[in-house]
Amino acid sequence: MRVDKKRCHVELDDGSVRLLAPRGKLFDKRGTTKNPIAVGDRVEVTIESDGTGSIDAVLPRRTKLARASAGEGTREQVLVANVDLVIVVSSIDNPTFRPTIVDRILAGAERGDMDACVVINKVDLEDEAADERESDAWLELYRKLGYEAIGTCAADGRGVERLRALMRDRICVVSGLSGVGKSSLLNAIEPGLSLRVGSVSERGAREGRHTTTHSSLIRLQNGAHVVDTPGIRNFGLFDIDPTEVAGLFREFQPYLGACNFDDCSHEHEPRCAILDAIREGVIPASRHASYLELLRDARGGRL
Ligand SMILES: Nc1nc2c(ncn2[C@@H]2O[C@H](COP(=O)(O)OP(=O)(O)OP(=O)(O)O)[C@@H](O)[C@H]2O)c(=O)[nH]1
Ligand SMILES: [Mg+2]
Ligand SMILES: [Zn+2]
Repeated sequence: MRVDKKRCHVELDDGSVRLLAPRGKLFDKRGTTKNPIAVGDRVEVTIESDGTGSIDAVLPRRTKLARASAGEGTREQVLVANVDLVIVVSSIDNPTFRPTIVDRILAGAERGDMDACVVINKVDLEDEAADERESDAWLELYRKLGYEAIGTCAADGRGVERLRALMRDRICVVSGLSGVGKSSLLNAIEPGLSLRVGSVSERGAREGRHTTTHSSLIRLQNGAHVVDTPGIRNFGLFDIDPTEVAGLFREFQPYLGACNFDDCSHEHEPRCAILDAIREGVIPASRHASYLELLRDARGGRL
């Protein structure tokens, strides 16, 4: 549930939480992994009759949300293990909707074999223009790609029940730009949770804290576990080969291999199956723009 320097908070099968220390042998692989145990890991423990105990083994991970360890680059830092669902939260206004951010997180989820859904929060801010909501257009776009997509309002509860049902019994990570209402949504999903909801001024400081390895899983009443993360920084697609990027856009996949050039980068090449699909309106132009940005990143250029 939570990993501190020397001890972990471990939820046992009966739902109780114990503070247990990992056995030394678990640190044998420190050369390649920064943290042998991550939040979300399933572990084997020994509990002695006097109540003390230890963590003896980490079970194989189904998925992992990882990044290159800060300042080192070569060691991997696993932020959360066994994530089932990445919840990508954004808003249309305040902060302004940025499809590239959404697509970047979706690509990260795709790369880590995690399921993902798209949530657009603060739909109440659009009530004045109720006949033509920008959020509806974006939600429809992502639904067509095969993602579950929900418009929500943490303030009045719209969409909250649907999101709660989607999270049931799964390990979830909430991600998105600062200020879109991630913590507010979790508070709406679980009354009594009381996560801190920030004013703009204190947001920067909190983000710094969240990105440490000390983030923790929160257990919800419906059996879901959730990590309230800040930033898309966690989804930096580190160490990715440029040729790998197109495969992370799920609607590109049927066209891969159908271009004129085997090494087509789908930027400007003639007889490119991806560019044709965009012209025909099958692939959204916004997705291609995001692809080009991630491709640039993968080649080592900055944004
Ligand atoms: N109008 C409106 N405001 C909202 C809604 N949800 C959250 N807010 C407001 O948006 C601001 C940011 O909310 P937070 O929940 O702190 O946002 P966050 O995504 O957790 O931000 P970080 O923790 O910094 O990443 C707060 O002032 C909330 O009251 C909503 O559905 N509608
Ligand atoms: Mg928050
Ligand atoms: Zn192509």
